[in-house]
This record gives sequence, structure tokens and C-alpha cells, in this order.
Amino acid sequence: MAQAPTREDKFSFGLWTVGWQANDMFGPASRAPLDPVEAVHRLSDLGAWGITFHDDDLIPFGSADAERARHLKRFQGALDETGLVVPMVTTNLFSHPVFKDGGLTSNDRDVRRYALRKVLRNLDLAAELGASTFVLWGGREGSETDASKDVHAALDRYREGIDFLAQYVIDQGYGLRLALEPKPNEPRGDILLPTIGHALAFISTLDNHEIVGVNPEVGHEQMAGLNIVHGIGQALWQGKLFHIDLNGQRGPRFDQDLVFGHGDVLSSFFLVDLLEHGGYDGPRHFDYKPLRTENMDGVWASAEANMASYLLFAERARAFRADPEVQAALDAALVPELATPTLNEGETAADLLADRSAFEDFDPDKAAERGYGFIRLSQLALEHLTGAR
Ligand code: GLT
Ligand code: MN
Ligand code: MN
Repeated sequence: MAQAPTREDKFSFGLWTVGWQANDMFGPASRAPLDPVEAVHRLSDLGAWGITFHDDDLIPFGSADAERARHLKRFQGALDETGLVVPMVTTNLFSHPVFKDGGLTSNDRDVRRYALRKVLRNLDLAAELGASTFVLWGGREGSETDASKDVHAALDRYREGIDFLAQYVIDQGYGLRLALEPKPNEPRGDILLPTIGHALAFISTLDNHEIVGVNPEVGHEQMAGLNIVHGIGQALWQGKLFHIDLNGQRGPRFDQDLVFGHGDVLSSFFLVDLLEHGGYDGPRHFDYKPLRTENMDGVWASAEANMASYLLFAERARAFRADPEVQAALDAALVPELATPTLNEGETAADLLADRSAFEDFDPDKAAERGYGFIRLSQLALEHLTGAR
């Protein structure tokens, strides 16, 4: 059994996760609506630290001002009672049919202006609630047919929109950073900024790139057949991992949003190892969908399962790293040697050319004889993961 989660673990959940009523393409909801106030209390009781939401999760789309204030007051009351925090807020630019061709990159300029207004209003709310991250998932930014979207212009508009929003955050003095969430497809046939790599490249073109990073989702990279551990590794390396959506996925297929650890187990283990030992101290945010087969008991069991999975992997990762046999295997595999720069300090091309040991006297055939021992290392990880060690 995993230890019980505490606030120090920084576990957070989207209101839309436990609140998902399980309506899918083939059938209507299988669960009743969940009151956000109850979600706050239940998550707090389970040991979570934070709750996140889209504007429309909390305040039904089109609510009048008084109605909006009433929803916010009730929610704030629940936060005050429990001590749960709101580390992240995001805007729904995908549900209402007005966004059927996107928000920030809709071909319709009026829709783009409306989308910016919707986000601005929500940025004010995020700042008011003390959030530090503002996520932008562009689920509808994309196309089904290449005839319909001028990608060059769409990226211009995307950049214009994100830079404008970031500038607003700076001008208002809000302590917020923006985090773009990549996804390859679904609901659009193809979504712009489909992977972590695309998003990082896009961010580097922004005027306000300092306050824009990524919010990668485990399953989204796996839908694209990519290695989430490498993706997160690069986001960390570039100082751009502002937030993360943890969940499970079994390979390239529809977005499953399984409980964390219920997809690719080995990858989940190495991901937790990276987050715990790679310098990430942000929220451990779960973005999953409780299975449609579950009633509310199952919903809360699934919330618990996400946190328990994470803690189990973290404990196993600690044991893996502390094991002297693992340390010896890492050394034998030269894993630590990769941290040594390839060139000596100040070494020039002339110096390298003059170093006969690097080329003339180097025997590639001999060097190729070495085995790296990666299988042994991998098996040691598996043994720790399965509790055999
Ligand atoms: C939606 C999507 C998620 C995003 C959410 C934030 S909304 O549920 O599937 O991956 O993180 O907009
Ligand atoms: Mn997500
Ligand atoms: Mn998803």
C-alpha cells in the first residue's frame, strides 16, 4: 500500500476530471453533475492540495454577473474551509460551437476577438484566486482539411494572441505564467502545436517568451507515439516545464485519460523518477477521466488511485536510486559520464585536431567492442518497480 498523500505532495486535480459526467461520442452522461463545492471538500479529505478549473466548469457559459458572483462566492467559501489552493486556471475555448474552428486561430476574426476577451476575463479571475499558472489548451485550434487552414497565418494569429495575453499579464503585474498544452489531435483532426517540441519551438518566437512555457500531458505525447520522459526531459532542460498533466494512455489511439499509472507503467515509473529527481517542484496535476463504468464511489476511488500510483512510483524510484547494485550498474553503463563535457575547458578546434588520442590513435573497432549493460540496468528498474527488490 502507498503512504497517504499530504499537501506537501502538491497533488492537484481539474474540476473537469472528477466532475466528468462520462458523456461520450456514443452515449449520454452516466453520472449526475458534481457540485464544485463537494469536489473541493472530497479532494481535500483525500489529501489533495489544489484544484484547477476552466471558467465554464465553475460558472456555466453565459451566466449573468450576479450568477457568476454567486458561483465564485460558494467556491471561495469551500476553499477557505478546506485550505485547498487554486494553483492553475484555464479557459474553455473549445466547447461552445462558436469555437468550432478554434478560438485564437479561428478563421473568423470576430471569434478571435471574442476568445481574447474570454481569456482576459479569466486571467483576472486566476490572479484574484492566487493562481501561478494559466494553461492554454488549444483543442479546437486546428483543422480537418488542409484546404481550410493557412498554417502560416494561423501561427501568426496564435503568436499574436499569446503575446497579447502575456503582455496583459505583465502590464497588470499578475504573478502568472502561461503554459501551452500540446495535443496531436482530438477534437480536431489535427491540432496546431501538436507536441512538446512544436510548442517549445513556437514559444521561442514570442516577444514575451520568458513567461510562456508548457503544460505537457502524458497521454497526449503517447497518442503521437512519442516518449513522454524525453519530452519532459527537454522541457525541463529548457526551463519550460511550468505545469504537468499526469494520466495514463495505451499507445496511439483516442485520448484515454486513464488514471496515472494505468497506461504505460514503465514510462510512468521513469517519469516520476525524473520529476522527483530532475528539479521539478511544480504541481503534480492529474488530468484524467474516471471510467464511464464508475459511479461516484468509483470516481473518488480513481482520484485516490492517481495519487497512490504517483506515491508508489516515487517510493520505488527512491529505492532504485538508493540500491548499490543499481549505482554500480549505472557506473558500468557510463550514465554519469554523459555529464562530462565532450571538450576540455577552453579547448579549440585546433586543440582537438592536435589530440591524436581522439582520432589517429583511437581504435573505433576496439571501442565498439564494449557492451553498455543497459539491459541489466533496465531489468534492475523492472525489479524495483515490481517490488522484487
Ligand atoms: C480538456 C483536455 C485537457 C486539457 C484541459 C485544459 S481541457 O479536458 O482534454 O487535456 O488539459 O483545457
Ligand atoms: Mn490536459
Ligand atoms: Mn487527454
